[in-house]
Amino acid sequence: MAITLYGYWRSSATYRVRIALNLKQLDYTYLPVHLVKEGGGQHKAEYITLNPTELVPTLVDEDGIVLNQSLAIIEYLDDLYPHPTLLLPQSALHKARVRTLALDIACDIQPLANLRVLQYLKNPLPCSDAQQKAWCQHWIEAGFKGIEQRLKSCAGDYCFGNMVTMADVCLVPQVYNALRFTVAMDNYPLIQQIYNNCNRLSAFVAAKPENQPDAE
Ligand SMILES: N[C@@H](CCC(=O)N[C@@H](CS)C(=O)NCC(=O)O)C(=O)O
Repeated sequence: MAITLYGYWRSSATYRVRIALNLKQLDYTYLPVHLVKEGGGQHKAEYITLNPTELVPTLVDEDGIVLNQSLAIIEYLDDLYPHPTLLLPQSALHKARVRTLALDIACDIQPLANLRVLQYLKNPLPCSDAQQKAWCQHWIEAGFKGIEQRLKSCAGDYCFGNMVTMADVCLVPQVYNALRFTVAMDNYPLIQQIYNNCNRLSAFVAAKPENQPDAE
């Protein structure tokens, strides 16, 4: 049985898992779940059996084990497939440093601009398109300000020295999302440099939203 990834081309959490699978050089079958069409495939009964929180991604591994939450999936893959590259360093301290950056993004930025949050801002709340966009920009910028500062003490070519880690796997999709909301990236030169460096690696290029079969 092959690994299966349920996701959506523009979902940043799915994008993280695609990058991780590519870095691990693992083959997988990609099954798109359209988040908007027909009320959203994530809310359909057959998908809820895979993920009761009605979010993508879901990964089904070679043994049929179903996993949710992108960071849990990535750490599971890292434990199971340590070669050709580890996405978390081995020392407890370094691991904590990488997780800190990953969680800065996955807990404190991305959820605030998730589709269901943006939908709620407009209905039942009465936000306009402009207010919704300002909301996204505000929280992305607040998060990037702190991350830019953090990176000064740990970045090399990538977030954690010259090792590609789970922090980069989270950063690149978040920058992609920031660009969608026209965040001025010039204010974050380290983040921008790391984004460019990562996007020179084939694993990151293949994982880009525009390179997915369900890209619109
Ligand atoms: N913490 C979750 C976040 C998952 C998540 O927010 N998924 C988004 C796409 S990036 C989603 O499915 N949104 C659908 C919705 O909001 O209805 C993870 O890392 O897997």
